[in-house]
Amino acid sequence: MTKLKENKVVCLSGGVGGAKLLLGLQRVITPGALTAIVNTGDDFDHLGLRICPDLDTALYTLAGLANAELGWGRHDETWNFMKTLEALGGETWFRLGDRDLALHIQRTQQLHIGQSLEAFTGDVAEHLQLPTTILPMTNEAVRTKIVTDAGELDFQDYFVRLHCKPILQSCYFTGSESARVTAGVIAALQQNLRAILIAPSNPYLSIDPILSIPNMRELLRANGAPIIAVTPIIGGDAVKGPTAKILRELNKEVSPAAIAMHYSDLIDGFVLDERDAELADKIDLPLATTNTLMRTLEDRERVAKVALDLADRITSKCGNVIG
Ligand code: FO1
Repeated sequence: MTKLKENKVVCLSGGVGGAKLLLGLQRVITPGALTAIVNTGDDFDHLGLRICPDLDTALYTLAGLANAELGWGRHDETWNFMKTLEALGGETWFRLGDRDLALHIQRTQQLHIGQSLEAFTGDVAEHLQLPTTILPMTNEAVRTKIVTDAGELDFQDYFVRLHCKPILQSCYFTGSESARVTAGVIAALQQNLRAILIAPSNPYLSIDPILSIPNMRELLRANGAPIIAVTPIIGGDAVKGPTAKILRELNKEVSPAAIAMHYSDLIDGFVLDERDAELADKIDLPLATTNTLMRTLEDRERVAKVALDLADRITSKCGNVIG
């Protein structure tokens, strides 16, 4: 089938690593052509507030407001709320900056009066004048639970309060069986897309919750655009976060090949880090290889371009592309 080469891209993302690729994509494709489908399994109600870390990390990163060294929260931050809360004996293990706090309070209010998470997130993206559309994977409450040797934990308890120390035995996503993909996700995945990307987020903790929503996999496959995953593992270790530790605790090899295998029923191509080039023959997929470590803006743009180029090569092999 001859398809006009569209420039629209959808990227599945969670966490800090995913937001890096989103920023690279936002900078290299036509403004407005990028839609991010973001994990909400890390969301939780804390201090009476709805916290949506992966949505906020994507919003702040794409708005240029993110705290560069932490990757989450804002760079222009003060901590009077936390200091005062601590003096009052409140819970301060989850750090909420004064400006960040306003977003959590406004979201909690808007959800309380019935606005959907998708609509609220869209309002914030508009307020921040983002060219990119940021979509929660679902409006319903899907929550990542971590089964560990210390018992079952909510995600942020495991990830932040306990610093990922407990041994992970399995994880699951409450509410996913009855959750629905949002209308925005359906519309985004019914567009004529150049590529669908899976960001270098933790496959088990950040991408699997997105894929657990009924109909999500079907929508991704039905679109017809090449689905490309970017490796979160470089040289036998994770760039950041607990991915390598989790792979080991799940008795999986800490290698990009294990990640490609994990996504094997879904993806058409894989971006491998150049340090792992010798593993290419272990991955039975069209590959691109580059330095996938994203420290600078140029790094983010390079990885985005390499992933899109791989998608274009796959498209040109299996469909006539004009232009
Ligand atoms: N991560 C931490 O390690 N410590 C924190 O105190 C923390 C606070 C925080 C506040 C708002 C927010 O949007 C994210 C925050 N994160 C914090 C990061 C968050 O836990 C992770 O980015 C995701 O949940 C995992 O991808």
